[in-house]
Amino acid sequence: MRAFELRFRRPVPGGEPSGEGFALRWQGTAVMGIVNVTPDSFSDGGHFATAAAAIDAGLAMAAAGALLVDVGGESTRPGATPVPAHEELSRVLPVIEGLAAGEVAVSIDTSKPDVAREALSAGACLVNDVRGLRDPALRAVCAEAGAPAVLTHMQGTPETMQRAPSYGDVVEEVSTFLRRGAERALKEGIVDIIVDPGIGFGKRLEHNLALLRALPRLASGHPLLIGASRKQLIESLSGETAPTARDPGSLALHLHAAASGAAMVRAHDVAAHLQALRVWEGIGG
Ligand code: HH2
Repeated sequence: MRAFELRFRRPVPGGEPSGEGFALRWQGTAVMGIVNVTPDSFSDGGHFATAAAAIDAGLAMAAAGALLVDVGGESTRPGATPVPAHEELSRVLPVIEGLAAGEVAVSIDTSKPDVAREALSAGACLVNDVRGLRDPALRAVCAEAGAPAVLTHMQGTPETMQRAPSYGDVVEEVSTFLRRGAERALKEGIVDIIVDPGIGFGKRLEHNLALLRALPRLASGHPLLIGASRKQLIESLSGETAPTARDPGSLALHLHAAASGAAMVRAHDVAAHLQALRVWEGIGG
């Protein structure tokens, strides 16, 4: 089983001192649990009536073995309308505070520098930006806070990304974007980077499949995260139209990611993922 490490310049729940900072270390593919505190996320929007319910769900994910719990306050589903920073903050801050108080390692799923800064002050330890750390102000927030970041590829914006995705060579374009973005982020002082090809973010089925087939190449540099949980490509491949009924397809895609060397998968059903991963690893995967 492959060993992975993610560095931080500040203490992180589950981490250990390492060099001048701290590190989370794990073997095999880890799971990042998803807690969306939004009214409109494509599979779990409006799922949590209160912050307390979202905190309980995140605590349960951590207890089940999630390495990180990803808290999001703005949907990035195709066609989603952006929400103002103050609204996003009012959704995520109580949940982050509650999870941090429970010693859970929290990532904040945002592209807004102000949201990232406040979330890191409230106890989040990692920034998950689906817009690829394109904003210099967001990179500066991560660097100043000593927090690592997930750098994800997206063509376009959530509002427009699925209208007409187009690539020459999708694998080449995405891997170049991730490599250059990671180099720039590290040069600007971000302590560590996870890369993510952004399944479903400005990609047709053929683009998602090409990227999934190329995961061993994408996993050969920085630690790789794959987020395919309940996404549209599962409907394209299986016919399942209800997002909440797509966990079996999510597991199939994420086991493929694990077999291809992914360091982490982002999942709604954490317990099912951990069981599947541990069983697959048990037979030598
Ligand atoms: N996908 C979503 C959100 N954040 N972050 C990373 N790094 N990779 C992903 O693939 C990814 C992500 C979209 O899924 P979800 O959070 O379930 O839905 P929504 O954006 O509608 O809240």
